Amino acid sequence: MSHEPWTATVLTIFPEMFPGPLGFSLAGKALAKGLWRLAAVDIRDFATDRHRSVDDAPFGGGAGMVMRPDVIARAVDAVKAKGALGPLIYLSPRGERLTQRIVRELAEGPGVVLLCGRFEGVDERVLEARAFRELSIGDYVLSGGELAAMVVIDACVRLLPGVVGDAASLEEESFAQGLLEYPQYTRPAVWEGRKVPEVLLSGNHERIRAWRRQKALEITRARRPDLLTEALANASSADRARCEASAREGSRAAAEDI
Ligand code: 9D3
Repeated sequence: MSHEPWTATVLTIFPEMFPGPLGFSLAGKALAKGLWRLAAVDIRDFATDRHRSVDDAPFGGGAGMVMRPDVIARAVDAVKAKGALGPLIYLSPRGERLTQRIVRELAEGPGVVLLCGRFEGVDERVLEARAFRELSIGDYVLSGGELAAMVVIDACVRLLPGVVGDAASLEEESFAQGLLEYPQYTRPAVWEGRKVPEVLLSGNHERIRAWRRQKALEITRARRPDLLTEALANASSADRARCEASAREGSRAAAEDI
């Protein structure tokens, strides 16, 4: 008896959007290998009227339409009854922000049931009654939850055992924890007159490691100082020294710019 693979069940009025981009590259290959499963379920199949309506006007007035709680509940209850695995998640711009910590938590479980909103959103009562967790993928406005669901699935799938072939990639990721990535270079060694940094051609792995760490710290300090505070709390004293050096360099460069 083989164990059930990690399964994403997506409730949507646009099931044809799936697998979409999830059918390509890393996630697509893993899907073909059976390392995870995808079920896109059409919410309209759970409507009961002649027009298969899933939405209605908001009580209290206002623009747009709201997804009906009865239709959503039937869809959720049906997939759960058929054995859909994992927590119920409603993708919504007012949700808790998705982080890599949440992604790890979801990837460690048996799967996810993702509800994609359209229109102005979903009737609040069904979110309460079925105890949905609400997740947002960031502070910008999408036209619906489907792309957000794909983001959640993609981020989870690459953490599943056997999906990323090279275990070193994931290891390096945890090594770099909390920092932005160092710059990468490949052939040609000179391109449009720009040379690859000398150290990367040196073959000195200790120097290369130190240089990459330095660059990761510099880039993080420049672009995401919010991340640096946290990263330095977990960093070695060598890292803290590298960072102080780049901070001095940064303020000197800034002063020269004036
Ligand atoms: C009028 C208020 N709008 C909220 C900003 C209504 C509204 C706009 C867009 C409600 C839903 C949507 C569609 N967005 C999503 O379904 C969505 C989303 C997003 O827009 N940004 C970040 N994460 C997500 S997860 C789902």
